[in-house]
Amino acid sequence: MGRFLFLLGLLLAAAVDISSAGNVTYDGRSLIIDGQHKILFSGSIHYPRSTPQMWPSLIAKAKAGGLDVIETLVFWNLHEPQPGQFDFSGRRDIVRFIKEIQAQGLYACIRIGPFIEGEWSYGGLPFWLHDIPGIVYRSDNEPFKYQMQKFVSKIVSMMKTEKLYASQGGPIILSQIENEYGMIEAAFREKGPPYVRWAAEMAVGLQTGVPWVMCKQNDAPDPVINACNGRRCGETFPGPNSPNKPAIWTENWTSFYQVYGDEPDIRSAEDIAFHVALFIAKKGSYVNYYMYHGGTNFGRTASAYILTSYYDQAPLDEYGLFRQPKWGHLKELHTAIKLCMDPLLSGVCSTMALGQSQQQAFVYGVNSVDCAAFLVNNDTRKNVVVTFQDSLYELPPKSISILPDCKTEAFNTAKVSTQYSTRAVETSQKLDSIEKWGEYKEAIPTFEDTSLRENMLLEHMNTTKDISDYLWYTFSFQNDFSDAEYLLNVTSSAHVLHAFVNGAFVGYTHGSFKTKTPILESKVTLNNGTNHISLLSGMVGLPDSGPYLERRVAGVRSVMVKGEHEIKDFTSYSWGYQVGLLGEKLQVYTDIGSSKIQWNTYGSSTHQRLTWYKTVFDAPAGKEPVALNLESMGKGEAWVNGQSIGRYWVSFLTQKGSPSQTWYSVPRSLLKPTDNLLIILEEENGYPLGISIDTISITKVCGHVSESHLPPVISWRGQNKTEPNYNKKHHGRRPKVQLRCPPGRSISSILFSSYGTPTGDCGSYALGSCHSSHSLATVEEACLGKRICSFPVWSQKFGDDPCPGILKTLLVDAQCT
Ligand SMILES: *[C@@H]1O[C@H](CO)[C@@H](O)[C@H](O)[C@H]1NC(C)=O
Ligand SMILES: *[C@@H]1O[C@H](CO)[C@@H](O)[C@H](O)[C@H]1NC(C)=O
Ligand SMILES: *[C@@H]1O[C@H](CO)[C@@H](O)[C@H](O)[C@H]1NC(C)=O
Ligand SMILES: *[C@@H]1O[C@H](CO)[C@@H](O)[C@H](O)[C@H]1NC(C)=O
Ligand SMILES: *[C@@H]1O[C@H](CO)[C@@H](O)[C@H](O)[C@H]1NC(C)=O
Ligand SMILES: *[C@@H]1O[C@H](CO)[C@@H](O)[C@H](O)[C@H]1NC(C)=O
Ligand SMILES: CC(=O)N[C@H]1CO[C@H](CO)[C@@H](O)[C@@H]1O
Repeated sequence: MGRFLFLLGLLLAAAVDISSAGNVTYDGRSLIIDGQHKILFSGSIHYPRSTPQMWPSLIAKAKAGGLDVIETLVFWNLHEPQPGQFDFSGRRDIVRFIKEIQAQGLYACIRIGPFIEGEWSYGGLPFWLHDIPGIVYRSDNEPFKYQMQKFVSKIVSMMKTEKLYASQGGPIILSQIENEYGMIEAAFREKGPPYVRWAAEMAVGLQTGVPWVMCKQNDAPDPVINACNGRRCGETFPGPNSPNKPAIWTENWTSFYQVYGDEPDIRSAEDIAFHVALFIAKKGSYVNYYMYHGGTNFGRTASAYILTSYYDQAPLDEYGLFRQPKWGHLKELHTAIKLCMDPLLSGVCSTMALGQSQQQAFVYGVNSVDCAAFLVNNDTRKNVVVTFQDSLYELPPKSISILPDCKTEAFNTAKVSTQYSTRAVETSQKLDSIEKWGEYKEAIPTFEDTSLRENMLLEHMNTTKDISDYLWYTFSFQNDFSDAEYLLNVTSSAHVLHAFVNGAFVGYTHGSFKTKTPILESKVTLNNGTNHISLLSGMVGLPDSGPYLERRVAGVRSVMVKGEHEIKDFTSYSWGYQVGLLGEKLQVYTDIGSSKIQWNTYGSSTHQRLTWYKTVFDAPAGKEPVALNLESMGKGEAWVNGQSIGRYWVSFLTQKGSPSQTWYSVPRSLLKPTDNLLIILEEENGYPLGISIDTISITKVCGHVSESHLPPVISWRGQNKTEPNYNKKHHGRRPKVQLRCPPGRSISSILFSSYGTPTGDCGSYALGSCHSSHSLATVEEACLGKRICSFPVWSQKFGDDPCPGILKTLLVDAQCT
């Protein structure tokens, strides 16, 4: 135990020191910073996906979670919306973000790309690149390379001017050029490899004094390090392409991004911990969690069909609240691995089988004093007891035990002792009074209203230049049919399509992330005489991946009007276009813009698609995160005090029949105490009186911990192991339940407590056949009124053993008020 505390002391003493300047280098083991090898834990937090006001606490929570590095992508189209016009204000202030990282004593990694994918519209590329003659993105193509070099150099020189590279005493220890190019390189044939070489040379030539990585690029040219992205890099990564490059994992996916129509992807804390521990056991030296905080895709920044909420399942949720047990379990993992630092970095690694075929030990260190071990059980079903250096260790299925001194189990990836927490929503204000709402009907333009004309169907993205999601396609024609019933048939490769005939809505269709937009077939009634057809084509974000992005097309492709006796094809016809909506052009979502138009009282006009709604609301009291509950709405976009909080699409249901996202984050920093302007653009038939302003908080915490799974009686060094000195002999920790309410709240009631064999987990539980009658009283005594409480899972705590000889569990669910 002494050795253990000594290691802990070393760890505390070795807090990150970034005061002295020095180039960052590397060898086959790890990055070398200030002459020292490092095993680093990093987490992705993207500056524009939260607000500058949130950055300090997000970074502090990441640091408290045991991270050393904050990683961010750099978002070209956010910074250079028009050629040569740069914007680094507010959420775009990358320098302020990196300085905040530095102020908190952490390192930074910037993944400049500048193609970043990242579920960010157009993969981060500014759309104006599309109009550069002869351009082919991400290829050995002069126009692209010229623009790419210009932007990358600009960012690097900004960082240098601010002295932000570690070589200058700053926090940046690593940068990335390109992104997952190896996945698509083959599509560029002979133009691929020279581009990779050029990108690497160009980056290295910028002389940052810190290494560059390329991820998913197994042929990354020296000295650029090839890095792994994925969920299981300990199993899938072929390794560095040179013996003197370290194993780096740039994207450890903590869950998966979500698209409209999908249920959230839940990746368990145990699974992430297993793969991180395995990667480190196999000489990995750098792990980045993608994402550590996902945040919000504000405005129109999300790529095709991606939810406004980004990686809410990350260790810090969309609102920056701890997602437990993920955050806490990974924190314990980091602590355990850091206790192994000396042997991991200086020692020799040997592997040995632990008896059975699926169990293996990775042992680091040259002698028994300086020794750390990772015991791996790769069996997904069996709990096993293994013997390692004369001691017994119990390894749950698919788990790794970390022994920082080759004796004491400091952590097992499958034993979660961190509490679970439940996020709750409280309605603060219902926006249900009719008199507080105004509405403004978006005009449905006809051919006569348009100024942009072509005798063909234009491509959507190249026409809007991404200044709006929307493009109107209009035409007018004389009806000389004698048929009574007509069918309007429209094919489109954009994401959504609304069709209007003579100003009246006739049909709607949309695609999804995986499926094309179906053909719109609507029965229509035509006037005798002139008819006006208006088609609204919409994109829910631009694509962000794949080769030849510049060749992608979207928009209306063919239009036919069919009668019983005649089919009229309008595909090559005289078309009139309007880019964007009138309300967008008038900026009705701003204070000034909204005051310039005439808002009607709610419900004064016939209810139609494409309506702007306006109201004001007060900020909820307190500090808890705020969200709009848009359950009653359909699809559209919402603005608060002139800032777009993102697209919403509540009418797109998952297979289980619920919206993919109902709550839309409104960062506190956007709010004034009173009279906040809320503007909603509703494309469908949503009901704004159903909207409420809600607050989000952790109101329930739950702990679920089992006694050791080691058989209750087991021979150990010739002795029988029985309570109470069992724990001294068994090299493990006595499991403990810990409950912790968020600041400002305390445990007000115990909703459930069972020491015995309760069934289920923190999500849904019930009493089992064995239950101690003291379960509730014992926990109430320890916890009521307290913010934090903890107690060991041990029968003596609960009076008599309710079922001797049976492994028991303690499950406690508590309310925080
Ligand atoms: C640091 O790296 C820069 C750029 O690669 C180089 O010019 C400089 O000589 C290096 N400094 C040291 C102390 O190695
Ligand atoms: C564990 O087993 C799976 C499935 O058999 C295999 O793909 C994986 O490589 C194994 N991992 C280790 C660390 O042995
Ligand atoms: C895109 O639009 C521009 C005009 O803005 C035009 O010059 C160019 O030819 C268009 N490109 C394609 C591929 O249609
Ligand atoms: C609508 O148009 C598409 C494409 O031209 C065609 O494949 C489809 O059969 C048409 N639908 C009807 C009902 O005519
Ligand atoms: C359509 O209008 C023309 C000319 O005004 C008229 O002759 C014809 O009867 C009308 N047809 C119908 C079906 O109303
Ligand atoms: C351990 O205890 C059990 C039951 O108390 C007994 O049957 C067994 O012989 C003991 N084993 C040893 C090695 O003492
Ligand atoms: C599965 C997943 O989240 N993949 C993402 C990894 O990160 C890149 C950003 O660099 C995204 O583009 C991928 O989609």
